[in-house]
Amino acid sequence: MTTRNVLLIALMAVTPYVAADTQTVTLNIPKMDCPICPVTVEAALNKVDGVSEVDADLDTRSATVSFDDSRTNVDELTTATANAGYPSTVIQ
Ligand SMILES: [Cu+2]
Repeated sequence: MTTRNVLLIALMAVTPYVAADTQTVTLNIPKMDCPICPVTVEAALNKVDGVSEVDADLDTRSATVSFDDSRTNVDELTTATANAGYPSTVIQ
């Protein structure tokens, strides 16, 4: 077996674990009350290292956040929204 093949096999073995590191949570953010609020919340969450995707919605007063759970966690996400003036709690 060549070194290249060993590397390829190692990469294939690791890839599923990398994919499994992405978690998605929905945060309840009751203080969002105008169209600017979701923009502010999204900016605050996007600044958190490890966050890959944020979708804040005024109608449901919630934000869906995808993040790498080896780089951040739900506590850091709720802290980030609270620091921006929008305390949040996890829906799921
Ligand atoms: Cu607002």
